[in-house]
Amino acid sequence: MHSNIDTLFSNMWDDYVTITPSAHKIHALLAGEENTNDIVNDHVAFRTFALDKTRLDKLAAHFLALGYEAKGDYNFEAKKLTAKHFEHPDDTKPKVFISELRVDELSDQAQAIIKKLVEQMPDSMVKADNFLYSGKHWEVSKAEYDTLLNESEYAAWMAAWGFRANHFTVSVNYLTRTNELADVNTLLKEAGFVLNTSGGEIKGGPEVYLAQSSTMADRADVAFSDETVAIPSCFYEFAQRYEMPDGKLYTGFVAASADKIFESTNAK
Ligand code: OOG
Ligand code: NI
Repeated sequence: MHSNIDTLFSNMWDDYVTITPSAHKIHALLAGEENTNDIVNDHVAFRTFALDKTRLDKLAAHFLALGYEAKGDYNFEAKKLTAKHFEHPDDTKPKVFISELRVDELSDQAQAIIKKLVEQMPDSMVKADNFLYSGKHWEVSKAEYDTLLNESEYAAWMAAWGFRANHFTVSVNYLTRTNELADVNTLLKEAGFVLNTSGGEIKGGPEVYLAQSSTMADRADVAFSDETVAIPSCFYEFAQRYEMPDGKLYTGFVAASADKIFESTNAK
């Protein structure tokens, strides 16, 4: 387990931008506009398989050990996903959103592939310091990837990319030039970045106290066991939070919006 939150996120960021060059460019663009390198992260998201060795709680343990607390629970029926979000008492630390695929709801064929992958991972790996930016611990063929892709884009993404930040999220509230998500989207589109339009460019809004947008994932090379192919990697998200009637900023997530954000790793 990691002993320092900032080092953990900094290592995760380095791994993430390696396969998500557009996030690096957008970060530089916003930092240039803002005239500071401090772009505050609203949250970072992780994915996993709900199998004994890899379930959500195993990832969460890394954050609980650093003082994070479990907050919201979410269910995505059609995508067969369960998720939780975690917050740190120091609210300048990014929130964490972890989802897991209910593998036992997939076809026998998909379950067999996923179990075969996870079996290759040493038991001790989930506790390693670098687990949350360690990638995959198995050999997977392009045909296995395609079989999973047919049934669950999430399963295919996990099989190819493994354990690493799926996305970082810019907190629009902490920007200084604008605090409006629509303005950020305009800036990104003018610079040529492609946004996820599933469910509209802006998901949610003041009525649910959270507005979100995201880029479509970059493509990066994955070394499958038989060939190397460029497939969707990771994306960058932008979140604007609104005050609730009690005057506090909403800190949760919105399932209907998250359902569409997941689709940012679909092939364009
Ligand atoms: C997570 C999608 C949900 C959000 O902010 O609602 C999410 C994922 O794509 O793994 O991050
Ligand atoms: Ni997110």
